[in-house]
Amino acid sequence: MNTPDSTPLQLSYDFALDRDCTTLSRHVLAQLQSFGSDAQDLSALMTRIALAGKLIARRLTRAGLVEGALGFTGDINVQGEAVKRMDIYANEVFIAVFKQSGLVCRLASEEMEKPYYIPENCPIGRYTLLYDPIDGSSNVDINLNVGSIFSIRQQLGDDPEQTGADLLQDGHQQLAAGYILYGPSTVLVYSIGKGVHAFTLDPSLGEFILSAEDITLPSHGPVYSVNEGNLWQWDEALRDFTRYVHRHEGYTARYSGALVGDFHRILLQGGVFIYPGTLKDPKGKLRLLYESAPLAYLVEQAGGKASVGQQPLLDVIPDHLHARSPLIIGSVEDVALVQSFIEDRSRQAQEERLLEK
Ligand code: AHM
Ligand code: MG
Repeated sequence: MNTPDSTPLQLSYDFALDRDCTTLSRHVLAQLQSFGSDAQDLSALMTRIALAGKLIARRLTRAGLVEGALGFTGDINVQGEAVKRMDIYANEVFIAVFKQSGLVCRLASEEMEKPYYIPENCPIGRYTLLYDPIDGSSNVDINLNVGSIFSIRQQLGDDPEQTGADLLQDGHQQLAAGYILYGPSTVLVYSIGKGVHAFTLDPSLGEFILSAEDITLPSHGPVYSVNEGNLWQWDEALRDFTRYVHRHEGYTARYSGALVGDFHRILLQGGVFIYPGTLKDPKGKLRLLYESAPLAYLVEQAGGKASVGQQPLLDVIPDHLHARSPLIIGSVEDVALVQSFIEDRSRQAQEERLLEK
């Protein structure tokens, strides 16, 4: 068959797809080079997380048209923060999706004081999913980017009090971590300890398709991302850093109010994100187990660095499920620059203490 201009019509396979369509489940199995039960579990877990992401993305894209999707519920969560309707919806999406997984025995999230048990899964499913269902929820009502953050850990011990005491371990114990960014497109970024990979949701297929493999952070980037409105509440070291970037060429500030969005920019383009301790919250705002630690796991997999100041973030052991920690995360050189100001101030303070004696 010929087209009107007589060019033969090519109905070849090449025209059916823009790229080699690697789906998430196939990618997990390929990375583990195995069809063993652990690989099957991780693949099934990632597929379930992707399903939660699709459901949340679907509601977000129509939130302005749907009754009861936007605004606050009127409740205050365990963190003392006003709860948004989308926070509750997304929290319940993860529960519903994992109830049917057979794999996850327990879920712990920003929106629930205690871990949520799925007893019917516990005899077979020894995994715990930790998650922030909607990160950056102040952006929901104004149609800006938000995210979901997740981390998977093996359940250790029996947790008889059902408080999640066995979860109070460092971030190296994570088996997998990642996030879903709900922006102009929905992007899922994950790692199972074999590099960092991004998948973009093709809404017409309803599938996350591999869009970037083995993401590596530049060792330095121009962006510093921090809420400078809190400057008066910071330690002097962070103010030193801010003065430095104000006075040197080559730096630019970006801050969206959603950690996932700000982190995604830095993952792709380099730079540093900081949420330091403040006078009001000496450990900062971000929660270790389901916000900072999963991103720290990703950043290290991508060749970057995450710190709480003078200690690697992944070494920190939380003292309770909703523990917070300062976060300095991003390119190796930029995190080191922030740390150099912290170390200088700490040395000065030590010298002053010695002189006082
Ligand atoms: P949330 O999970 O309750 O939305 O809180 C976390 C968010 C982060 O996404 C963001 O980086 C930070 O809070 C913004 O806080 P602030 O408004 O204090 O700068
Ligand atoms: Mg959050």
